[in-house]
Amino acid sequence: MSLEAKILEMALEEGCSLAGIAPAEPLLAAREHLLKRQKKGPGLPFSGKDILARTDPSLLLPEVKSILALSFDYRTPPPGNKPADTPRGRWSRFARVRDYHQVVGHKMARICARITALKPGAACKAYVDTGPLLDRAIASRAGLGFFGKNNCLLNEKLGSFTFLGEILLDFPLEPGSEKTGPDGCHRCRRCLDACPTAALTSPYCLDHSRCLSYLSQASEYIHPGLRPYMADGLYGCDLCQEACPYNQEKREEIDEDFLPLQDPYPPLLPLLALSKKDFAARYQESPIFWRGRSVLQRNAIIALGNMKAREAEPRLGRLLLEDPRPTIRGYSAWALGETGGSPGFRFLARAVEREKEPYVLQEITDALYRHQKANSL
Ligand code: B12
Ligand code: SF4
Repeated sequence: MSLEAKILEMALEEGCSLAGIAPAEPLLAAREHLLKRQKKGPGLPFSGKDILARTDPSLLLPEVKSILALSFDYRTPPPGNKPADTPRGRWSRFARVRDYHQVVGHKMARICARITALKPGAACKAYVDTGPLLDRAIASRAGLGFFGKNNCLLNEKLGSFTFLGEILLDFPLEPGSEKTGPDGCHRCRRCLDACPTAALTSPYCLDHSRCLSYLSQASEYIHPGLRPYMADGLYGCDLCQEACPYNQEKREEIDEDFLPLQDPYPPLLPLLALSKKDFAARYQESPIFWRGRSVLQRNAIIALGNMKAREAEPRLGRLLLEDPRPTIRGYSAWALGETGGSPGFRFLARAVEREKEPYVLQEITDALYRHQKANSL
């Protein structure tokens, strides 16, 4: 058995669904794509701004000769219908399972250990969204899939509900054949049509400032015009992937490390009462942990506003009057403007007298205006 075949077999034994070998040269097509995207749109979120570092593996490991690219399937059984007993939110698929940085990180550490047992002294550097490199571009180079118009790395058989990682190696291996370009999508544009905010502005281009996944993860201000599109979403968004014909097949084998940790539709009211300690205890293994309690609570408040959940008014009112975080007070005011009940109106009327923060005051005045408008109709 060749060294390549041995390493790929070991990777599959350690739990990845696909493994391939990419050459270590700079990712020139991806560099061009990033430059174009940077010129067109509002820049790139959550990632290094240094496009050279993002596309040159030798800046991470100067002696790199080849890259082992890995894909991990995290598709879970469908969550069933949402119960109507109490207002509930919704996790995206990746948010329901254990944080992929941890799970894939452990699997890759085992693969590295086996590679160094096979080739003593070899340098192995593993990344899963933990360095500047473009994980999707490396996976495509290794032949693990093609770029979908929704930006995701798609495999004809496995679809795109996959996490990607790569291991840089200091010895040469024969690379697989690259799958780039739009071939797999043909004339389909279901993902573009499925995005309610039209964040996929054109094929292969995403305006993150309108992407519901981005909005649910970022801590920055969310424009009131975008909040209704977040619906009941608590973290992440799968709309452009759920629409994709390559993601329709039901999978029999499920990686136990990616069995769902969370109730797919968690009740929202208890989330508003989570202390820092409760949050850490409950979510430290979830990918939402790194974004923190305030982001989760903000999303829960927006979801309650979108559901017009009047039973939430006492809790939202308390947050508006008592929470030390201006963002939480501001979104609570907005949500009380949406729920529209008279207890909510009374909380807003009390808050406008005592609030000092200009941003929160603005949210309160807007919410009171919406109440008055609704009552005058
Ligand atoms: C920043 C980031 C985000 C941002 C921006 C995403 C984006 N599309 O730009 C936000 C927060 C929105 C996000 C959302 C999600 N993310 Co994210 N994210 C990242 C991160 C950290 C960097 C991505 C980045 O730099 N994007 C900039 C664009 C230009 O590059 P790209 O996303 O890699 O993909 C493009 C290029 O590779 C390009 N390309 C390269 N060469 C060439 C050549 C040609 C000719 C063309 C046309 C294109 C092209 O094609 C792709 C599409 O344009 C990566 C991890 C990493 N270090 O790579 C994870 C990563 C991309 N995210 C991931 C996941 C799972 C998600 C979500 C599904 C989570 C969710 N359920 O909400 C969504 C999917 C949204 C979407 N449709 O992309 C996975 C993707 C797995 C996969 N199979 O594709 C990654 C790889 C993490 C991982 N290691 O598994 N993410
Ligand atoms: S929905 Fe259609 S256009 Fe979008 S990624 Fe899937 S196949 Fe490509």
